[in-house]
Amino acid sequence: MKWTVNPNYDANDLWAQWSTQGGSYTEVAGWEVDHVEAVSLSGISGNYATLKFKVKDAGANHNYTDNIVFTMARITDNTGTSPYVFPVGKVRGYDTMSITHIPLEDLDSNIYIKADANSNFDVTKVGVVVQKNGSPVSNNLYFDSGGQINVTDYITTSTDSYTLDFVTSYNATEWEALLDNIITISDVTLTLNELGKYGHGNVGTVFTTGIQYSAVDSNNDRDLTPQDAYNLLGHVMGSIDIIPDDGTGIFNNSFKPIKKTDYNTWSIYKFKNNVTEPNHSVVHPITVDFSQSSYTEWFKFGFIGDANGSHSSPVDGTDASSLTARSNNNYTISSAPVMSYGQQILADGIIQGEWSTAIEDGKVVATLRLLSTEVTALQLKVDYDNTVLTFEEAVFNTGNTVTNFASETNGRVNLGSIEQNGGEIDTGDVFKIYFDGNVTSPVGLVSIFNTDAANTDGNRLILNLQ
Ligand SMILES: [Ca+2]
Ligand SMILES: [Ca+2]
Repeated sequence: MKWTVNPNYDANDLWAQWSTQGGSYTEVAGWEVDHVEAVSLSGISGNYATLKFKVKDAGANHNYTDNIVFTMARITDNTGTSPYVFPVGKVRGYDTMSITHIPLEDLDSNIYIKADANSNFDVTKVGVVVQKNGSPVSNNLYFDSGGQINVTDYITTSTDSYTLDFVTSYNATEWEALLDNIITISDVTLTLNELGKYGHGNVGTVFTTGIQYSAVDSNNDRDLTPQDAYNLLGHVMGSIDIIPDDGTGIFNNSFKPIKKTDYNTWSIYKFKNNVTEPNHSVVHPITVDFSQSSYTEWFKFGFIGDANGSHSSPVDGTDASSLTARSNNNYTISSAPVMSYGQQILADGIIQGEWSTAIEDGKVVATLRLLSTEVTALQLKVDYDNTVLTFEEAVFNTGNTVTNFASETNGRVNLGSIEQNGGEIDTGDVFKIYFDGNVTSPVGLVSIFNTDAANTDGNRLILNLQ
């Protein structure tokens, strides 16, 4: 009988090879298997067993380590009322164990990475790679749906330096689409409101956390100024990009994992008083307290530009967790309405609109009719079939003091309007989008990717389209 390693686990991870539908035996001439077991009521220490073999054919320069293999092992401890089975990763064999035996450190801690993510964000799409002294020792390990990763198998010494490198399973295009939902017009209005642009006398009292300040301080001068709001607006309009580019990709430059305690305690005072900002890079050193049987490193996640916390982790101890639902506590994420196009969002209220597509003078025309008053900002992202249609123009009928914008990339039109001083957008047919195309029906050619809106207080609204 010869042993075949389960390739999903390290060959020397002996309990993994046993317990996880692990390694297997097949009939091979010349190979034998022996099983050795011992039980003691008082504990086993030192040399547990010495196996002696008679050499049949040593040959020249023969390496005995190739001929003796420890295949599987299980170790239990009966302290307490039920046996404790040492977990996967803790029962180790060694390539050289038939000659000498150098045990790993006796570290019994189970080590977890946990995350408190916003329910709008799919935590299973991010994870970590464990690095030991700068070299990866794990594959991409993604958070489970409960926001947890077990890294016990990868942090095996108390003397080496370990880091967690955050990764995503989204490709760059998918991550960019996610950011299209994270950084929207209501982030701009809330920022303008914080700056007192809406004439309600709310200067400096709209934002409640340092996380919000850091999210929108796009010029990194540790001050929140109209320039930051205009940068954010420019980003939403598609005219500038607030996401820095250090060459390592859009995920690394927009995702902000922060240790939970740092995240919760990062205050506006600290932001303004030049206290060193907590590490929000995608690389975090981890130092495990091995005196604990279970050690957990907690994270929360922020995103660049997410002033209203629509996708960032809630901040404990403030009302930021209900930031987007501040004046309407009737909505929780589970009871928030699901929009006709599948998006579920928290907001201060609901406004009504109508969406229609028709053929007019040979062109496909998509129209948004706004039915509600007291709307200060409105944004729409519209996908269209660019194999059939060509985007021609967007026509606005929103009012004299309103800033309008429209841009198009790869089959998606981004358009919107904002009254930057907190005034209202007119009601009626506010947006008309014209497409060229030789079609007889508009059905299925134009659809909404997302919407966002804000009221004259700068707070987020759900646009309910009929
Ligand atoms: Ca700034
Ligand atoms: Ca947001």
